[in-house]
Amino acid sequence: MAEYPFEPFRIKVVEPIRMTTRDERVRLLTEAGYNVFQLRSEDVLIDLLTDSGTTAMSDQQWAGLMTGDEAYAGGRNYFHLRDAVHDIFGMPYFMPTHQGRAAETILMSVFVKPGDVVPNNTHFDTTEANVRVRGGVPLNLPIDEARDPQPHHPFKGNLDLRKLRLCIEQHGPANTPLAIMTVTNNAVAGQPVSMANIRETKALLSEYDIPLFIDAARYAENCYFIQQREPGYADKPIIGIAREMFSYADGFMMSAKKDGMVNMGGLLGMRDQRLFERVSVELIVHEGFVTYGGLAGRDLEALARGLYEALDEDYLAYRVGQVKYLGDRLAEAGVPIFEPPGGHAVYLDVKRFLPDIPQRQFPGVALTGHLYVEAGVRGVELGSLAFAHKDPNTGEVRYPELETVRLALPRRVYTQKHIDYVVDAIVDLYKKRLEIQGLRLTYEAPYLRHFTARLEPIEERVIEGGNSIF
Ligand code: P70
Repeated sequence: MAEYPFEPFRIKVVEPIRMTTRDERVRLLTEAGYNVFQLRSEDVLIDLLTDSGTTAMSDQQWAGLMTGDEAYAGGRNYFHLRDAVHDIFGMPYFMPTHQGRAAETILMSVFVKPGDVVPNNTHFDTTEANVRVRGGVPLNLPIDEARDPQPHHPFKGNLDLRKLRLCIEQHGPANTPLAIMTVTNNAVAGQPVSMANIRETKALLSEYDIPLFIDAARYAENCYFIQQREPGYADKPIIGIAREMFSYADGFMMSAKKDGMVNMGGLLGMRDQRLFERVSVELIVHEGFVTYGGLAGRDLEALARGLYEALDEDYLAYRVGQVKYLGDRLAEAGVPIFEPPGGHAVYLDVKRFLPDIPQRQFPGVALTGHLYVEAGVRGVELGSLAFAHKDPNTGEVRYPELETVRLALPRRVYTQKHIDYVVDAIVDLYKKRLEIQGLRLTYEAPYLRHFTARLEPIEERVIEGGNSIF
């Protein structure tokens, strides 16, 4: 195998990238309140904000759009999607939703009452918010190795079973309406979860009659890691691994904008018919009829096809290989990243990149801003802005263990040269890291504040001979 991931596709349609200058980017970031969510994508050269909804669809998916049946009820594409969901996930009941968080909202609305706890290997931002909005308490129970940025464990995304049992014993099974397993574990640097961990989690939950739901946004990438790393799976096809994984779950919710290979869409699947009836009511009130769930018929077709494309082993080798290539080049150059690289993104380890900036000064946001200014590359902070929380009792702010800047790779979008450009940009920025300084908030929303926050530099500091923007 070559040292670089082979791209198993040819490019049929291209989208121009608008070039910008550093001066222009300084102005644009300042206008954006130092928050890259507020930038226009046209002002970004390489957009690694997210791998969500940014996938390049295949010719087969585009062709599928033309077969869209836009009937209100019982459209043909729904049945294609249903067949794919049965085949891959083995869930008897499912519904489309317009994206992942809609599935979460619907699920939490029937499961969570105030004071309930919802354990997860690690909640991502919207699941966490959806539990909180219902008055519930989201609990993160990752294994201790999740905190270690060195590559010491093949499945750092795992859930800690000892912590799970303690949590259930402490809060009581009656106050634990469901548990969630997020594959891959996005808040823990996109690290995978092992099949053994999923199986054992299910066994433990069964003792207490607590259902297990899989947050399946990146399940195909997780299955690939299982095939590559877990004993006994090397010869198993990815779809077989996926079927086994979901056989341990009572249901799943999925942002199809990731491993569904589409630009918009979500899924909610389950085994229990009574639950299906209850969530159908919520779906019809909030999203749409059960055979379209907030999506057009053509979107359902693109998803039915995309689900299979994400399971293709040549695609997955390229996909995970591209992320590994980016991570390995950075690590070789001495840039502190979270190792090993995850399935969809490389996470810069901000505590080691900028050890002098405390979490209350949002070092990850500062780093993200500098990366944009210096190179036009847009990453995203997943650290103290995205995940810090005020303790409701003491008012004390709790900062997350991991402070990262995520560089998420859209699927089938960027070439080898683009990735090399990103490597060079970050290596250059690392050399200039002492010029970076902290920020303070000027606006924050009560939930999911990272999307809309505005910030400003703590003090204007002119570095001699340097060109700091903050
Ligand atoms: C991402 C996006 C979404 C997501 C997820 C998992 C494991 C559910 C959802 C919600 C969110 C994001 C973060 C930073 C910048 C842009 C976007 N993750 N579960 O990129 O799904 O978005 O479809 O409602 O990762 O990781 P949906």
